[in-house]
Amino acid sequence: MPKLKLSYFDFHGGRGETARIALHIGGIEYEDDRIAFPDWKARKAGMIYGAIPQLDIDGTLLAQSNGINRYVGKLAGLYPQDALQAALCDEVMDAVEDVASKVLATFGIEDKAELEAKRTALADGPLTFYYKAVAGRLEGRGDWFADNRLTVADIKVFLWVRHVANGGLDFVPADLPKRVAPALAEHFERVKTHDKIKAYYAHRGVDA
Ligand SMILES: N[C@@H](CCC(=O)N[C@@H](CS)C(=O)NCC(=O)O)C(=O)O
Repeated sequence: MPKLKLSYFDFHGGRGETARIALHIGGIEYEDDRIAFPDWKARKAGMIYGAIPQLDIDGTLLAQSNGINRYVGKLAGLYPQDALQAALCDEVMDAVEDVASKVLATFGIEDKAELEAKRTALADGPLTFYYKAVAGRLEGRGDWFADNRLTVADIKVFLWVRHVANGGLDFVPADLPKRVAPALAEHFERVKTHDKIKAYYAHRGVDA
């Protein structure tokens, strides 16, 4: 197994968290390089695209969260081998990236009224749209997005829903996923109560 170092912000979510969970589930040792927000300015220049997550694999650097998810998913047995199932897994992860970038565009808005207006528009527009669209991809597939089993796509979607369901996005109601996409809320509970996911959060000492 290569020597791995995963650099990402020091919180239980975001673009680096899928890889952390996958590595833990796979029992793969890695250096968990958690960057505190105040230290980011000094670390940014060391990142290929000035952004994280970034994975160091025996000295070879890999950026872009979904590429990292695919790579660690392969190491951890959480990525389909079948070409079509792999593509279905990728599609869902890329859809989450599309909507995540719209959400991230509202970070850093300091004016409360402006933030409320932008977040309300997000909730009613892109978030509702993507919750429904992603939930639709479960139709006919059963419990999981690809390969009839837990993959990195399920983990990424779980974290995306978790952010709102745990009340993490101001002015976006925590019950929004449940209200607009019940199948996605069920999927969220399914992942949250999966033995390996429960074990990850128990290991971290935080609630899922
Ligand atoms: N397309 C990239 C985006 C990476 C990205 O923008 N990461 C954010 C954190 S989630 C970041 O590094 N923000 C700090 C900055 O851009 O200075 C990916 O999927 O990894």
